[in-house]
Amino acid sequence: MAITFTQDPDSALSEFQRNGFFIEPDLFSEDVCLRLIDAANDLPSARDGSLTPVMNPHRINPVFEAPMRNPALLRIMERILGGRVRGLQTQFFFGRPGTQGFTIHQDNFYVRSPHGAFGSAWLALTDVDPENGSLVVYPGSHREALLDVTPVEQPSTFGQDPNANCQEAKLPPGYNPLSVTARRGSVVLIHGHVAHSSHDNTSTNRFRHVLLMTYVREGVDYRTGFAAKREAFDVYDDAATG
Ligand SMILES: O=C(O)CCC(=O)C(=O)O
Repeated sequence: MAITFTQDPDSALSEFQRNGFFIEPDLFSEDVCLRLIDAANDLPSARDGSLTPVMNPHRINPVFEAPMRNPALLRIMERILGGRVRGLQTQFFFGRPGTQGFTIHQDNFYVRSPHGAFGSAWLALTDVDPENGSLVVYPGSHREALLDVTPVEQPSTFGQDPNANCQEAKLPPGYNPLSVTARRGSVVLIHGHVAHSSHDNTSTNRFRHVLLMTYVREGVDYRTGFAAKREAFDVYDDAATG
């Protein structure tokens, strides 16, 4: 049986520290996932039909902030980041069929927090596999410092954030890509330095709905960012369960 933070937090933390990522299954119910997808249909890019990712939807509708306050997820993020945490950013991905994936990157390249003090929780709102755009991680690469990046020819930005695939991190040889299949309600926990990318959605009719939630350890510095406009916020101030 697979290790989980819910059942064996010490072993799960060791796995996370070894690989730089971890899949925590079934953290959110199907009902919560469906409600988030439903709420996303009111977001601007759903209304205008582009279905591009929406930055910080929690500032538009608090329903997208509620999962960040989920007590089980907060306990995990505290373990991973080494102390109390603050929410930093959310992003909603529709992942419509035909969307190109992200090129290889480290999330902390943009955020610039101390190593290990910033991490992401990538909530699969639908079943995600390589066909509809799953993540691809390079286990162990989180031990690297921030990598140099190089511009790449950008494929289509159809359905995608224009910053997702215009440059890529130069990963030293020796790391092997691993596709991360995640069923609905699972959370992929991502170390800020682990190199990762995502598959194109090559399916004909399977959207890849995901809510990305990022956190920093309380008190550390981070970059606000031109597009992301990050602003750390309290995730402990009410008892919502997400
Ligand atoms: O959801 C994806 O396709 C990739 C997301 C990602 O890697 C990120 O936002 O840093």
